[in-house]
Amino acid sequence: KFLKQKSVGVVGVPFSGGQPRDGVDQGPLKIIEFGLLEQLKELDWSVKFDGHRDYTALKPASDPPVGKLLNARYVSAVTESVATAVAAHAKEGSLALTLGGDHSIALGTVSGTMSVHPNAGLIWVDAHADINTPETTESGNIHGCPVSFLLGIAGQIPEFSWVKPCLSPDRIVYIGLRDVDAGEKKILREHGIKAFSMHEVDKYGIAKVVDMAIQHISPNLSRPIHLSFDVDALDPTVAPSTGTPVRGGLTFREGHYICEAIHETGCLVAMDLMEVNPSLEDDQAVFQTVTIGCSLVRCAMGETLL
Ligand code: 5AB
Ligand code: MN
Ligand code: MN
Ligand code: MN
Repeated sequence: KFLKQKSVGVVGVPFSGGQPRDGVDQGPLKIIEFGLLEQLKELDWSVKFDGHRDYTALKPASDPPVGKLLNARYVSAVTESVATAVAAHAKEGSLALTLGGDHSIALGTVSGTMSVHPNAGLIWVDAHADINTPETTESGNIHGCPVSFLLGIAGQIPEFSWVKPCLSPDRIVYIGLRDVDAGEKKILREHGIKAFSMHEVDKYGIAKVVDMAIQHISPNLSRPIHLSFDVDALDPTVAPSTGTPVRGGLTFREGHYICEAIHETGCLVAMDLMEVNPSLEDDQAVFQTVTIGCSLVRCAMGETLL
């Protein structure tokens, strides 16, 4: 409906600067190695992938903290480049699929999507709200902050001058939250942001939750949808290899159901798969996490059980 052709532009972002743990930059390589591109071709998508990006040249020689924010210059340069890549795919009328990497990258992906589809709705599937501001963040890790930048509530940070507020509080919805900082809870409340935590998933069931979430950000399927999926939304028993696991998460089926239902809307224009870290836990755990990452993407792009 909002795409011109059944074509997907894949952006591989081997970047970990939004958080302190090494290895998450290897996520996209593992996912591609596992065969995701072939799997998407099997689903009749025409696949464009111009190779994994190399961001080493963007790394500043010196990147001292900006207030509490860590690696601010590096994160800013990489996410700006990601925004350009995502926007280019979107402009051609393709679905933009971004493989991370840590979730600070979504600052770029969502900016890229919104530059072409300015009224798109954002579904953020995560254990965390990632809405800390440079003021409220305790860790200084920017993967916990992208949403505040997108909403324009992060204040003026000269290092991020390229970022244009492109999201309104009524065009984002969360699913899967269970580890939200006190400062973040306040922001969610003050801006009236719709969020379905694991409590609501338990209460209503995943089908009802996804239905309400979609209706909120794309009433009667009137708006394009950007799905930003952090694998730590899933329970750590299902997706163990990720940097900030939190127990009590989505089951294997709940995660897939979200993707299947979003596919059924016909409104999906962009998807992020973030925070797969193949250097955490054992080989079996990595295999499990990469496998589920690929199958989530396939479900969002039309794979069905029957
Ligand atoms: B993720 C925390 N809220 O700000 C912070 O994995 C965690 O992209 C952020 O969702 C987790 O550091 C970021 C404590
Ligand atoms: Mn996240
Ligand atoms: Mn998370
Ligand atoms: Mn995480």
